[in-house]
Order: sequence, then C-alpha cells, then structure tokens
Amino acid sequence: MKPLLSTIALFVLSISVVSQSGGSFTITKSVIAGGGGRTSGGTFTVDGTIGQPIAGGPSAGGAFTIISGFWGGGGSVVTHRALFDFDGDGKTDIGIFRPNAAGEWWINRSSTGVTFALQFGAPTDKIAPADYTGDGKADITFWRPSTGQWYVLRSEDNSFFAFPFGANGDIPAPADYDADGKADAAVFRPSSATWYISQSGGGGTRIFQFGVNGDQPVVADYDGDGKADVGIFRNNGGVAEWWINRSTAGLLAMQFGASTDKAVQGDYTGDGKTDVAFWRPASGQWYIIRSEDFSFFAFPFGANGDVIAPGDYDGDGKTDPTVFRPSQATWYIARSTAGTQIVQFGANGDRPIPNSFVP
Ligand SMILES: [Ca+2]
Ligand SMILES: [Ca+2]
Ligand SMILES: [Ca+2]
Ligand SMILES: [Ca+2]
Repeated sequence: MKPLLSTIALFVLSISVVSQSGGSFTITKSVIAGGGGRTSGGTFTVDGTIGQPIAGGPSAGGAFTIISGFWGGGGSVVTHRALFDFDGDGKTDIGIFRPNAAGEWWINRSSTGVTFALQFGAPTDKIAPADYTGDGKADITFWRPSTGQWYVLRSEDNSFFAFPFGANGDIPAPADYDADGKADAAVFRPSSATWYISQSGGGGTRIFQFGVNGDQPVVADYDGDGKADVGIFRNNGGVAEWWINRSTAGLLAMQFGASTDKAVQGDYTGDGKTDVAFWRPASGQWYIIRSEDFSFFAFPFGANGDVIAPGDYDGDGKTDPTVFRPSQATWYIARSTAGTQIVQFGANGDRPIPNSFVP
C-alpha cells in the first residue's frame, strides 16, 4: 500500500494537477475539493471511489494527511445555480425585456451594479434566457414562435447562434434536464401534450407525452438530483393541480392553489429541492410547500397587478419572493438574508426577466 500513500502525498502538493498515477491505480480527476480544513492521523480505508471515476478496489494503509477533503462517498456533486444570473456571481440579476419593435434587454449586473442594454428579438418572441453554453452565466435568448428558431447570445463573447427546435404553438421550457451544466432547448406541445427535449449532453432528443392540452410547464429540480424535472400546472375545474415527473423521486401529483394563481415554484427553503409554490394575485399571498416535509406556509408580499419575478437575488441558495409593480416600475425583493430591497428599474409594460417562464 506504499504506492497509494505516496501518490496521495504527491496529490496534496499539486492539487491543480488533474491526472496522477502511481503504483497500482490511476486517479483521473481531482479528488480534493476547495475549502475545508486539514486532517491528519492514523490508518485509513478507501473503498472504491475517490472523486468521480472508480479508482480501483479497496485499499488500506498507514498514516496520511489530507488538506481539504474528499468528496462524498462516490456520489455525484450537485451544484445549484441561481437562475437569470447573467454575470455569474451566483445572484439573480434585476432585468427587464422591453417589447419594442426591436426587443430591448436591460440588465443590472449584481456583481458591479452596472446596467447594460442591448436589442435582441422582437415583441412577438418568447424570451427564454438560461445558461446554454455552460459557463455559469445566463445567455440572453429568445424563441421565435413563427419559425421555431432559438436565438442564443453567448455570454462569453456576445456572439449569437440560432437553431430550429419546436413549432408554432409550442411553449418553450428550457432547463438542464440531463445535468451536464448546460440548459437544454425544450418545448411542450399542447396540441399533443408532447415534450421535446434536446439534451446538450449528447443524449439526443427526448420525446414523450406528459400532461394534457391546456397544461402549463413548471419545470424545475424538485428532487434535488441536479436534473430538471418535467412538470405541469393544470387548471382542473378551477382547482390547480401539479403533476411533476421527478427524475429520481418519481411522480408527484397534488392539488395546490386555484387556476387563477400563478405558479412560482422555487427553492425557498434552501435544501436544494424546488418547492411547489403559487402566488395569489387577488390577495398578494405566497403559498409554499416545503420540500422537506410537504407542510406549507403562507405570507403576503405584493399586490394585485404586480408581476411576479422570483429569483435568488442575494445568492444564498434560497429563492426570494419578488414582484415588479408596473405602475411605478418598482421591484420589491424579499431577500432571504439581506432584507427587503425596493428598487426602481424599467418602465410600465416591461417584462421582468425572472418572469420569463411563469405560466
Ligand atoms: Ca448576478
Ligand atoms: Ca443539459
Ligand atoms: Ca430532478
Ligand atoms: Ca435568496
């Protein structure tokens, strides 16, 4: 077991190296995560997996020192990123789409407080911003119903690319369904209740039926496995039904809310799992079902006529209830750690970007 020990020691000294080999095994990916403290002492056992690939069979041996730490027991590491984060600082950015003849995007970068604006799209396009390129920054994107074309402005260099996916009448529902770190172009076709998902990770296009005509997509990661889950919000005779096909935990169906409520699913509790939630326009009440135990809580925030725009504006991993009041172009953000923020941004008639996928 001497070779294993010497390799771990070597690895500790050069954690930026991604490939190490020695003795009877090979480590092909970094096994030391950032942060953490220093641990040293006695004997150890490695049972199979270090980091991502299987490193070999069980090994055991003498003294060791680890700076930082091992990743958890062979499982994958799930990262959850704030949606509508255009500068990649982990915080949702305040921003609007203005449906002028040439569609305008105005976005206030949370990292610097500086606003940038550009024209991209038309008033009849459906805005569909998400991180398609996988650099951790949302890409300004729209989907054109008349042609089924997607137009993505790369966050890396503001160049754009376009491709056809979907047809007129479809509802765009992009998200990272295959958990490769890139949003996948996707549409729900109401006429046939069919989903089309173009998996960026190389898995091809998934086509399947889920829901019925009239349902609205409410896609998010409800079971916290890193994969977006297909879900719909249904008006069943005035009662709201949620049907969610969780990628790991299976089907979840519940009645929660009324058909006139607005779906505002998000991770309000910060456990990495999206909570079923709605906002009631008439009363301004938010109703949230905790993913932890399916209990619910409610509170008032906002008023009738507001446009909801939930996101993680303070970057603590918890969704912050947020509304945009068109009459005053004012944002009210109930930040989970930093308190309520009131900001004027945009104009009456603008659409808050974090409202992009609200049914
Ligand atoms: Ca940001
Ligand atoms: Ca993907
Ligand atoms: Ca999932
Ligand atoms: Ca938050």
